[in-house]
Amino acid sequence: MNFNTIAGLLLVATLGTNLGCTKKDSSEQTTEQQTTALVQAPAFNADSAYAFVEKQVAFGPRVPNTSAHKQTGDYLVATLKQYGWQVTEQPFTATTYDGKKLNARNIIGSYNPQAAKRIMLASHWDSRPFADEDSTARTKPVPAANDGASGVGVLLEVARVLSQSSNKADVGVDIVFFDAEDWGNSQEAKDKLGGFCLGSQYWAANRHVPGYTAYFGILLDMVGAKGATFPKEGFSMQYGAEVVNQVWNTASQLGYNQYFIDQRGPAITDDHVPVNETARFPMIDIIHLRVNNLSRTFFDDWHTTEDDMDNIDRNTLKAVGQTLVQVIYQEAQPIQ
Ligand code: AHN
Ligand code: ZN
Repeated sequence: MNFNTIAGLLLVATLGTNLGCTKKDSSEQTTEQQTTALVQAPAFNADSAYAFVEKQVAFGPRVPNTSAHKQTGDYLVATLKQYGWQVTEQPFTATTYDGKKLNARNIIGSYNPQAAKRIMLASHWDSRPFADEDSTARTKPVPAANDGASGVGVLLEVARVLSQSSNKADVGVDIVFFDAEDWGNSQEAKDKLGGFCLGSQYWAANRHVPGYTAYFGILLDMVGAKGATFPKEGFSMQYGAEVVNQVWNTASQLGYNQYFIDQRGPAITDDHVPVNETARFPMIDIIHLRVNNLSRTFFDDWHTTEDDMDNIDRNTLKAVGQTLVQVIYQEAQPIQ
């Protein structure tokens, strides 16, 4: 269903609730499910997002301390700059649970850097160094098409759309690509986050702009698989239930409620946890979790060598990306 169809249906629904009411003025709220009128927002191009995912995967696994990792980081910086975003690179040394030192880098792109009202979007860009869920290749790295590249691909396309659309969003947006998310081991690591989320922990304690805060944040994790389901993740509901409901309602209005499931999911240790707990502004996680067959939490090929381009479906990228673009434009102040 396209935007005009939805806007038309909403208008009809709104008028419908007011027919036969003698004293109601049209701006009065009803007790029915609240739907905010959708503002005009540009189209998110799923083919372009797919190409951004493909490009990252073609570099090889983006494991810290490898040349594929370095080359991909440089590509992300160059692509954000190409679209006119202000880029800050945040290099740091991460120490893994097993004592390795990683040359890591968070990459931050800013749109409308002077705007006071800001929305932060994030995804991790590193690949897991070991496919430990793979019965036959437990020490090989993960191609990380879905678990890594999908979220980054969606955000690069958001960056392109915001800069190239003639309809400008008057709001600040920061895209943060966190490094060193996926070197964890929940069994062996002793720390609270199981050795995961090293880049987001570093960023939350050392923000790229001192005292940086956002109106809210949205993290993407595993947002590219066919038939993905995004229930309302536990920490997102704990710290940002209003943001979750706003995003899920927007997705539903756009016709994406097979993806954005109106159901609570488990709490997942992910990059939004340090943001909520250390940087202390609400950040939610759009993450593919199973809603039936709960013997496994994540998608079939999670942390295996099969997490490759065969997993990536343009329709899922579109549902997530178009929802983000709409949420951003809903927050923008109209330009006179
Ligand atoms: C845990 O498995 C505890 N968290 C998963 C975080 C993650 C790994 N996201 C992507 N890869
Ligand atoms: Zn992972």
